[in-house]
Amino acid sequence: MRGDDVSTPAADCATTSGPCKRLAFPERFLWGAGTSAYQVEGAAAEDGRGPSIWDTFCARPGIVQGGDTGEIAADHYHRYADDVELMRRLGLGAYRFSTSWPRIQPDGQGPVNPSGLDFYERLVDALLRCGIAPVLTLYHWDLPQALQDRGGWGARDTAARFADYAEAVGSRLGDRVAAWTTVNEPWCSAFLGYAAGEHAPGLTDPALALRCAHHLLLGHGFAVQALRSAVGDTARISAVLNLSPVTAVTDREADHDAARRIDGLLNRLFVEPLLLGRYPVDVQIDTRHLTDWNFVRGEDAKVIASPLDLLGVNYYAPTTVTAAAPSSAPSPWPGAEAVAFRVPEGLPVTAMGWAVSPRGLFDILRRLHTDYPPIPLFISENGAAYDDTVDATGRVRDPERAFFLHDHLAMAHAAIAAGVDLRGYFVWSLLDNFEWTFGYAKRFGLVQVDFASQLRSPKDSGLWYRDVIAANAVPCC
Ligand code: IFM
Repeated sequence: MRGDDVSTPAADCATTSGPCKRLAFPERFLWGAGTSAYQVEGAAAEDGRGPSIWDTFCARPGIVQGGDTGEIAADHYHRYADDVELMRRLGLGAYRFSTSWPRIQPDGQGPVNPSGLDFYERLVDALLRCGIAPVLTLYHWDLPQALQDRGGWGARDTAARFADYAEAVGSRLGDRVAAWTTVNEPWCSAFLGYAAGEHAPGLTDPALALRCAHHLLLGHGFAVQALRSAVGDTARISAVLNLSPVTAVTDREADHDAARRIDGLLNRLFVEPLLLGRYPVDVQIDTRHLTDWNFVRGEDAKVIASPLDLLGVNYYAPTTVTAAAPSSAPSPWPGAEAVAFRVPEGLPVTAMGWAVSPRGLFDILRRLHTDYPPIPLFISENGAAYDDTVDATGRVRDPERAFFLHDHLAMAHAAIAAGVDLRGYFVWSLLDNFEWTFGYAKRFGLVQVDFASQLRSPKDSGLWYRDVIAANAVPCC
């Protein structure tokens, strides 16, 4: 079963009914795929890398499915050259990866570990030799444990340390990196990590999580400034947010209020300070029983709103909510604990249990375009986990993933036709990898990884994506 309606007013590719046309993308549209350091690199204790909060979290019994860890992961640290060759064969125009802060600064501050930067220099140079643009994310959740021991993102000082780290990476690689991302999905870092206890560092303090959200944004702003001074005017800088349209299950006022609260925490709490220079007032009111927000100081809003060149959107699924009695489990939604989440009826789900709704991608892109000051956008993550099957010849047949990508790309195309300034699309993920608390049980890759042998095999969806890139157009499927 395919996802929801893909024939929006502007979409000229009706995949569920009606005629099917080839969807051509603008010239110079950037086609990419992504990974992150902890999810693929492995080599956790090599060449001077310090421990990260994810190393510590994974070591807690019963936290990660199967007792998995990122210790070896997809061994990208040692196999990066082969992986770059794989990217070349897929025709990728760009590779989005993250640098590991504890590999570069094992203590999170002070001296830089030269071997850490050397690795990323080798990777960047290998990409450039293959004509693949390096898109570098500075923070994809692997905070140095040493900084967590000093308060983690709850400590204002962490934001300043993040700028030092950005400066170190910018100075070394600034002449070669095509685009920078400061923080990836700060909602997850703050609320899954510090309120729900589902991600590292595994804390369950909602007030602290709000403070962390602010310090992540402040760290972003300081890092933008540090990159601009280290790299100069050529730096193209973004933040990456996980955004999702939020709708109420019914027209009841209580459900609308639930939707407003979740939209506030998930979307507006991050988009508004970045693009409008202020926090949403309703979120501050919803959370005033937890905090007086005194962690926001003098010039912070200005720092956070430091001008950006791009904004990255990670989109996976829509969010559908209803008012409900609060559960006793720690909630990642401070001030919106009395809300339950629903999968919209009639929509298929991925192996993560997430509803497939390409239309949600169109909606979130259009909202950014219509409600906020103009900024070029890119889809920094989009993709799906499925329980892939490998046939007797070793071929990975994953038609659902190709359909998923097709239908979301059709919506990206529709968004461009509706005037959205969309510059690129990155599949999550290039490789099957460590899916956080799900360990290696959930596979998002365009390329299958056999974790026992570390053998890579492009899936059918990867080959389909290769053809999309080659044609700069989405075919009918
Ligand atoms: O694997 C993650 C990634 O690290 C961040 N965005 C969502 C992906 C799928 O859960």
